[in-house]
Amino acid sequence: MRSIFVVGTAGSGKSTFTASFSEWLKDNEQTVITVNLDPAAIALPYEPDIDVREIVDYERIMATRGLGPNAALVASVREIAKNIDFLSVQLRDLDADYAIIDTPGQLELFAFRKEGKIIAKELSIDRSLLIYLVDPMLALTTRNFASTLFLATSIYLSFSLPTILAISKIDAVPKKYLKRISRWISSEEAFEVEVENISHGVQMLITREVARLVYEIGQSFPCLMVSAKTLQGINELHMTITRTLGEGEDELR
Ligand SMILES: Nc1nc2c(ncn2[C@@H]2O[C@H](COP(=O)(O)OP(=O)(O)O)[C@@H](O)[C@H]2O)c(=O)[nH]1
Ligand SMILES: [Mg+2]
Repeated sequence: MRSIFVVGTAGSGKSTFTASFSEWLKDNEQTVITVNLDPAAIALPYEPDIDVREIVDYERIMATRGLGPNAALVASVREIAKNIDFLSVQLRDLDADYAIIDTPGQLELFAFRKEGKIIAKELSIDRSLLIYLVDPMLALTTRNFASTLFLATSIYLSFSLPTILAISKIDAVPKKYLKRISRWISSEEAFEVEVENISHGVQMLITREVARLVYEIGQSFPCLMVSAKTLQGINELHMTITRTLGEGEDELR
């Protein structure tokens, strides 16, 4: 079983992607399990086969422990980690070609807490990887784009799992912006020139270094563009997953 963890900032499209990608895989004759790891999810665009809301009651934790929404989320994720055996057994019992694992709305809950690592380890049955969804609205300026790549790097360092960067919702972004992002990914100079134009003096020296790093990072992760609404880029993403997991390209039955 391949475990695909879908991570990204709140609203980057994780749940929508989980729904569309799992349907796409099923249409291509793959067996798929969907897993919801978000204890605070209210309505999901898919029917999860495994759902943490069955083992943690976020609302009750908030009410009975007198916690605010964020503290209750942290407590909920702790609860999930404590009961991870239950989810892991369910996953093994169901068995499938793919498990698509939708992670909590707040990225830091899963990515930067030790519980996130425990959960990821226990739900990685055979091979696993991360898809880091990038909200294009958070990657339109050079500064935001750089922050996005740095965030992707810290997530990669946090989990040590192969990571694919996917710019999401591309159906909703004008083509000229997508072209700009593509240029930043593929040319060190394009990004450097734009960064230099908006900085001076010492800041310019630092941004030059940042530009070099951003380019290096962009080269280190497979990076592509997808839409969960129109399915643009999904086939290419699947091929990238297959390659990243070291499998043959003709594995679709
Ligand atoms: N146009 C468009 N909207 C999308 C796409 N994916 C997600 N969205 C919208 O973005 C918002 C957040 O999506 P959601 O999947 O809940 O994000 P999550 O918080 O990361 O799980 C919702 O209003 C979705 O309908 C996409 O591919 N295209
Ligand atoms: Mg979600």
